[in-house]
Amino acid sequence: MTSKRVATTITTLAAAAAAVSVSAALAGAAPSAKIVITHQTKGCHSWALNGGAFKPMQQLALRRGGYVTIKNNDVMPHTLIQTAGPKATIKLVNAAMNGMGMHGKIGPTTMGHMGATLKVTFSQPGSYKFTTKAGEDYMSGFTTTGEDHVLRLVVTVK
Ligand SMILES: [Cu+2]
Repeated sequence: MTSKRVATTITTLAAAAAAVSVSAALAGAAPSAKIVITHQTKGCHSWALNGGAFKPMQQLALRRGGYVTIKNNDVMPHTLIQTAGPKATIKLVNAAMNGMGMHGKIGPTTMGHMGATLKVTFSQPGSYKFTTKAGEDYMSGFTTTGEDHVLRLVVTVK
């Protein structure tokens, strides 16, 4: 191997190492995440992030341009409300008979049926905060214990 080829090989290895450290730095900020809202007897409802534990308060980091999908499997509608941060883009991506059996008004960010799914996209860096406003059950007969949980979500975008 000539010294020139050695130099080229070292440069290539350094570039590869730099690429690895960049992807390692981004590993903490995923491109997307998945949240599911479900019914619970205690606290009425909760939500889980990427198949993890159900808890009313969820936090995650996303890379810029990333998105989160929120699916409502609760027995009542949920309307997603942004309370802080740069304006996120919220779109209904699965209508799933949205509004059927629902009491009250359906808004553009209402998941008004089981299976209804929103996609929330984050185009700017910042700390985005959300909550949901729950509506009335689609059907009667579900009794719950304790105060209804207030669902909260914080998305940090770098
Ligand atoms: Cu509920």
